[in-house]
Amino acid sequence: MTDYANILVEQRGAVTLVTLNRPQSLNALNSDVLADLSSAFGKYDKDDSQRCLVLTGSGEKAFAAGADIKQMADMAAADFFLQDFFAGWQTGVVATRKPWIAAVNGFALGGGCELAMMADFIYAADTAKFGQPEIKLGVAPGMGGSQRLTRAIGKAKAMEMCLTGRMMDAAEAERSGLVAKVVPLASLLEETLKTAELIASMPPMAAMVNKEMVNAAFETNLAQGILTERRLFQILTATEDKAEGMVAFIEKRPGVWKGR
Ligand code: CO8
Repeated sequence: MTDYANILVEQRGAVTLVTLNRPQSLNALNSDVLADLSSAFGKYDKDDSQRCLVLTGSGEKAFAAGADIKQMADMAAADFFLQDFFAGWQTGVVATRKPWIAAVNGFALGGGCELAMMADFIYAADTAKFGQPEIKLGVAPGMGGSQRLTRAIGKAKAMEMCLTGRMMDAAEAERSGLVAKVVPLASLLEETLKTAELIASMPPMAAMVNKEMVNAAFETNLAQGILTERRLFQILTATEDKAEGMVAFIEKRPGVWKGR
């Protein structure tokens, strides 16, 4: 367990479990939380013993109820601009090269929904609720919500959610393609950790490359994405893990991975 003021970090074998830990404010996200997360995600990315990360919220009520409204209420536009407010989420969290999963255990609103969507995929408790209610505060998503939500669930629902600020429950989120799986709240962590352990058992460089390829689908046109995939595939064929994976298959035994 590493010491942070706003998050808990625990290594469980090859899986890093990070828990947002400001339950008194429903895990609202402020600059200190971002600093803690950036440090924890950075350490995870550099630690060869860690191969998947799970991010969840403390308590049963919220994953994160948004960016911290109390921190931002008195800030002027110039403060947001000069600090390039929210830019740190890109460098501190999104830039993580290894796989990570969001286990959404309750409200994921505003910045909370945006943080969950930064994950490689989301598992949700049946009690989870997603929304981009910023419009009710006179603002709009600022951590990628308008872009990632639209790519995840399409324009019709994303526009409706941003313009009305309504919440989407877990069943609708799964139907709409926002979450990979919905499980009862009581088994959310166990189920997510199980999947994380499965990912952690894969050849780690191949996991990073698979992540990069799928993400390329959001950043590029089809021809460029397919070229990116082919080139990354070709790079993987040069790894020791590729040689081991094929031999292990033929010898009917599990692969032993070197991560290179
Ligand atoms: N920021 C700061 N504190 C919060 C936040 C938040 N986003 N959400 C909840 N809290 C606090 C509450 O103020 C309350 O604290 P206190 O006990 O000191 O009053 C505590 O958490 C518990 O919350 P509630 O009493 O409200 O709990 P309820 O069960 O009644 O309601 C809700 C739960 C529905 C989740 C409700 O808390 C809520 O609507 N929260 C805000 C959701 C929201 O609007 N999120 C989007 C935030 S905006 C954003 O993410 C990006 C843009 C921000 C720009 C702001 C510019 C000024």
